[in-house]
Amino acid sequence: MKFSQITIFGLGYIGLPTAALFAKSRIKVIGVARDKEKIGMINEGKSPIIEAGLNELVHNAVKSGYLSVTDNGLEAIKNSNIMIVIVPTPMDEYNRADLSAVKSTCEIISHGLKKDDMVIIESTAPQGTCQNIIIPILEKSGLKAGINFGIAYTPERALPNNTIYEMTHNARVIGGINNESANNAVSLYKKITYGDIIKVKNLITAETVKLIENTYRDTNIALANEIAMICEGLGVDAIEAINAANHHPRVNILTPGPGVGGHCLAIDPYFIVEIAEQNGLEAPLIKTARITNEGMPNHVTNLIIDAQKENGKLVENSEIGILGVAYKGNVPDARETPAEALIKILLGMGAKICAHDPYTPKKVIESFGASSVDLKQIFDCECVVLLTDHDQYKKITPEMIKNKVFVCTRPILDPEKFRKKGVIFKGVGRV
Ligand code: SAJ
Repeated sequence: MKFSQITIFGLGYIGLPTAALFAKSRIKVIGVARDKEKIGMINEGKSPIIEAGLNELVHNAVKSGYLSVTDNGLEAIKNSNIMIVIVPTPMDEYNRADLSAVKSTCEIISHGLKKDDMVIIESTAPQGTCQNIIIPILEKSGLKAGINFGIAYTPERALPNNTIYEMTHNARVIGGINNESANNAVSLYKKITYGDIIKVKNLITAETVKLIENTYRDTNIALANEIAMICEGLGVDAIEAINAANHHPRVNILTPGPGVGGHCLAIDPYFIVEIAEQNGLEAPLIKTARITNEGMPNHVTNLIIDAQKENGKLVENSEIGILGVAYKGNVPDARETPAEALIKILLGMGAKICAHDPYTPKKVIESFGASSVDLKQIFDCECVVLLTDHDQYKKITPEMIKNKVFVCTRPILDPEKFRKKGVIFKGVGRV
């Protein structure tokens, strides 16, 4: 198949770098987005997303003339024979996948779909979405999937903060409605990745791969968190124990912390639960892992209560300083962050919350109900709580903790160093 032009729907954390990489490989790309401000920025050669190397990549792609962006999807697909869908699939209030963006995008594509076009889906979605939801919408065009047009599913797997490297080096999984579709997608993605391409049997297998990767990680972290809480009760340092266990050649337990955030691990397991239950199947382990990880802000609250008690104080009316609201270190993203749940619990208990994050915008911090303050003000608070493992926080010293109460939920600082200087130090899994 000759790739004349690609239209990419969705220019977020994954869609934008994907678009810029295809443009770099000298295939003409039209990106489709809704936000006018974002469209304007990209067309000027600037990335609206903070990600290492992305600004330069977008700048070069736009200046070379191979990437441009519009809000008119139907117009964009006129001269394209490849349509890639990378729009968000968030979770609704009942923990079910909200596929509205995928559906409306496919409706647009169905109006302009031509014979021999290829549609590629990258958005994460419950198993069966391509077959049961996307194909029927695309077939409203009057064309038949697998006969008149091709369709493949290939999940993105890049890690935020290392997206461009991982997108071009990680192995990529591709499943198609038939061999021809899968092969066309393989040839296309070979243009942007040095990584292995793993062709799986069909669309649903490729959808499953994506979900089980993040579910594996979520379940592993839940195990680490449960071990941490048990160890705290037994007077065992869980971090020391996990690190030692991980020297076993077949053990790799992840790191306990304040909970699991981000738009992937905290959501994808629920997509498996949703489909399993719809099909009369059960997913007790996956559900329990979610409950454990979602419960971690409550556990951190108990650590704060204990630390304050040791200092002769209550959480009520106290000023608590939060270090980091981003869901993980060195990123600004605060989607599904455990910081939000913790801040809400503490506010409900009558505490006053100040928060600092070197990357997350002030308005996001304030939307959680905390006052956004500078680092110095955090250290003046009665109790300092570290939630995100930003590199900058690894330099915190006991002297900085003015009121000598510190709850450190990530294992990035040595408890003994703080205790020796009279700091009350509590941490997830620490004794
Ligand atoms: N976390 C822990 N302990 C750990 C590791 C992570 O508590 O040992 C927490 C983090 O602090 C964070 C959350 O888990 O709150 C998720 O962080 P992460 O680094 O595990 O993953 P994400 O969400 O940034 O990216 C994941 C990656 N998936 C896998 O590694 C299987 C990435 O490759 C995917 O592309 C991405 O999900 C996605 O888009 O699905």
